[in-house]
Amino acid sequence: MNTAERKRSSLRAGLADSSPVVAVGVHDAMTAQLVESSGFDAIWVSGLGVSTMAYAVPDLNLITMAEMLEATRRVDAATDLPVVVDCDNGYGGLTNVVRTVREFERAGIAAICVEDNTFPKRNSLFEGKTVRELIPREEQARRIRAAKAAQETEDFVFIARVEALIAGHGVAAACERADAYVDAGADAILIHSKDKTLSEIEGFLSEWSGVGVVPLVAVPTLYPTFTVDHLGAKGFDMVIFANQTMRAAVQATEQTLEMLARELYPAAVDPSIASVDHIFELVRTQEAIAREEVPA
Ligand code: SPV
Ligand code: MG
Repeated sequence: MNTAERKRSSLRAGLADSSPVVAVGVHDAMTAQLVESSGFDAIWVSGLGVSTMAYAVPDLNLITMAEMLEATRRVDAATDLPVVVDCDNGYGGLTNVVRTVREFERAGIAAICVEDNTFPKRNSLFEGKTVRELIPREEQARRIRAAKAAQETEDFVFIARVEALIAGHGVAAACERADAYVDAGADAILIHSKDKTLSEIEGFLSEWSGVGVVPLVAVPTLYPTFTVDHLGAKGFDMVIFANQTMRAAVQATEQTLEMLARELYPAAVDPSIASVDHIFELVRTQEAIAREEVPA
């Protein structure tokens, strides 16, 4: 098995077994390496994360497919974990979604996730209009069917993300969309919600006939007190901690800069930041130099 096949089959096995795959969101390669060292199962390349951290732009479909692919290639090269990429709404219409599958599949990535938000999208966590339009269900199903038909390998995973709860369309509409996307060939469904009580999700879990049949993915950013075990017991096969590493990096950097600006000498921040030796270790500097050196 080559690396891509191994990552894809490990993701598929994780989605099929009894405990949820735990994925952590990243915005760069080193964060992916740190996620792997911390014992998690998979990487989520976050659209919000890459928009914010790599480009300092809002998560409004501003970053292109090529920019996301480039960020993903770096992440994928830095980890043995399967990488699941947040491909927003597939960056346009049906042919954009088809091309997105082609490009990420040929790049050896394990999985992509495509949502039914219209272009230009809005980040799902951003407060705004409570009811908003989505790509019509049948149109999104058509796009998924075309994308799956374009796939060249059996094992590449296509996750269809349902935004019906976020967009205020209700549980029945969410179930209809999930059915249509599975019928079109989606390998898994991500049901997104920002209902803190979990009651919207509970409604979906009790109404949708695909629970226990089709792998189901949760992003519990706004119902953050529910544990992986709890969500697993509810029927989820994958849980994504989508934006915690980005928020950690921003807060740590802001605090460090604040202290540096106040104290104006580097030792002031040394106790609260990684040592340079640790940085060298993380990228295996010693091993690289040892390999280069000609034995005496
Ligand atoms: C992301 O990480 O970009 C996501 C998850 O899509 S969320 O921001 O919760 O919509
Ligand atoms: Mg996103």
